[in-house]
Amino acid sequence: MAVFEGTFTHNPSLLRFALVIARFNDLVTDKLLSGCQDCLKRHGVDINPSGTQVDYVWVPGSFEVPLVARKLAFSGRYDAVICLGAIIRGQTPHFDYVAAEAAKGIAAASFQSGVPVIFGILTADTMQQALERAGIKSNHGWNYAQNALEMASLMYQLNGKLSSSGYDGYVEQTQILPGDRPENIISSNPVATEVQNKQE
Ligand code: INI
Repeated sequence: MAVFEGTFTHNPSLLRFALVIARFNDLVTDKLLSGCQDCLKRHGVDINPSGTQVDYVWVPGSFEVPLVARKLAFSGRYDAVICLGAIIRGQTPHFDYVAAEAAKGIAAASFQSGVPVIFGILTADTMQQALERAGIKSNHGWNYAQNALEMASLMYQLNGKLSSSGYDGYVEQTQILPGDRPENIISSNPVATEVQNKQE
């Protein structure tokens, strides 16, 4: 049997990441982004948007994050997708709706695509609390990037070792939904290839 564990030094210059960042509460999300970039850079990732390793996608608010994260995860271009947002409790139930949909949607994007999608959506009661977690005391953006590096490395190992070792019981989790366009999904994704073949 074996132990599988992600590392932070797994070919960092070969990994590709997509960052989805919500503009809502950008006082906080800008800081999460800086923390995230700092961590990726210090682990050897080229964070330049005109480079080959990190793409940045801005969306209006955390509610819009899952749709875009899912599309990026299914593109087959990225080893992990990192979602950044800040949801701050106000006087209305809006917080609960946005937070619930963001969490559910991000989890679904990850399960369905088989790609790690990091839940970097801060939820806080006040702006002060959020800022404390985005740089004043610590910066959770840094941790979200670390989680992405670890998961990207772990998935590399699992995809390589489990699929080539004849491990019984390893089932590809990728789920293609009716609205997905197979031509946007690269052919190394076995389920996508199967869907495409059926349509041809
Ligand atoms: N979006 C956030 O990212 N954080 C919030 O705190 C927030 N609140 O509280 O309203 C928020 N709302 C906007 C939402 O994400 C959508 O952009 C909007 O509802 C349009 O779909």
